[in-house]
Amino acid sequence: MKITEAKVIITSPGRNFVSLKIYTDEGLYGVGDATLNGRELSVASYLKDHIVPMLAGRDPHQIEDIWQFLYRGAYWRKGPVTMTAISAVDMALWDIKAKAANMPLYQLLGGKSRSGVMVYGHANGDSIEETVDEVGKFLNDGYLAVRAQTGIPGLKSTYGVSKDKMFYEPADSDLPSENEWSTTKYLDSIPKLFDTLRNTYGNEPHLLHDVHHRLTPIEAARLGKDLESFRMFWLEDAVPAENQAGFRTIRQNTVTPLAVGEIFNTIWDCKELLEEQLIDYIRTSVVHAGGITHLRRIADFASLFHVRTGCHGATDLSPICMGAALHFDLWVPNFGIQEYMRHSEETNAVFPHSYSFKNGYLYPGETAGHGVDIDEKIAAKYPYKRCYLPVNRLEDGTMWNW
Ligand code: EZ4
Ligand code: CO
Repeated sequence: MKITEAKVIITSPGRNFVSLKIYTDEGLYGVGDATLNGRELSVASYLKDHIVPMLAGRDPHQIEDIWQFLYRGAYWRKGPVTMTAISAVDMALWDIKAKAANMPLYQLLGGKSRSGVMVYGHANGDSIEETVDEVGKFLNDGYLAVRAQTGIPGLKSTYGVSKDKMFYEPADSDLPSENEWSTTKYLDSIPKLFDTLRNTYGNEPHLLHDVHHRLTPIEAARLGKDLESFRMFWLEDAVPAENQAGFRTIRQNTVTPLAVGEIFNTIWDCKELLEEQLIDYIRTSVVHAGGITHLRRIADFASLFHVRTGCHGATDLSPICMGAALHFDLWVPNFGIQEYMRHSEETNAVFPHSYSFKNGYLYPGETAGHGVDIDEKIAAKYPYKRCYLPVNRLEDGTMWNW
């Protein structure tokens, strides 16, 4: 089999998605997600201008060789743009290989290790009371795990809290909007939220929280300690992780489980965190960490250190990524949990898929390939719209991490 051509498709059914479609001389094609929230066109250009011209004529079955060719061959390694582009190619090639084998992708990875993929939903509210109610709605819908984010009294906006409870979408403006942050106010509120949640729903539901890179290691250690009795499933992105050694401070001071890595691109970003057993869950995703080929490598390395997977699955990761992730999750031996934010009706129409939700679990379905396609006619109805993630400032105006 030979690759004949590849095409980049940009669509915006409520938010921007970049996809790659790879065609072969045997009539089979594969699709990959290439969406990098707020920086979409740079990946589209990387693919169109620099990768697509090199694909024609290659054997799509040589997934590993093509991955190595694109990674080593760029000379300029790593980085979110490069790795998202490589991920898209990798996802599309696995899709083709599984279609050629006439098998769902998880079979090629090694088959099922479990019956379904436990997911967590996103509950949020302006106040603790509202957030507690929203968590209850997810539990009523069958979710076994829920992430809870709440508005902080005295701050005009907070990460993870939206007006539209169904489709929380952080990229909200054609120029970055500004959020406001106070560590003191935040550290005061969050333990109260989880205290109320445990008092209301008991210890059975898994509860998660995303700090979204806003604390320093010693502050994160304080929060981890304050949350200990509420038995969190995880505390996510407690600090920005460029400084991997910073996690030692958190780790030495709390038994609250730690998750990190949704913005990581390669195994090198998590090497120290894994080797030193500084985290419990690795959040690297199929779309931003080198596709199935590289994510599998990260997960295998993580398994040596008791670290389980918890793939990023926000709405800016397209249904193509979600489909591929579910096959990975169904197979990966050291699976932890999968994030699931739910896409809009418009997005689901652009990306018809075979995965489905039931009683807290997602199932990838039995369609050959990863089970997600792109309807180009519907996609064409939604042109690209420039859209940025917000930025964050302290109350005195100092730039902070968003
Ligand atoms: O802010 O995907 O855990 N989920 C998250 C997401 C991220 C967005 C950024 O594009 O942190 O909401
Ligand atoms: Co996150």
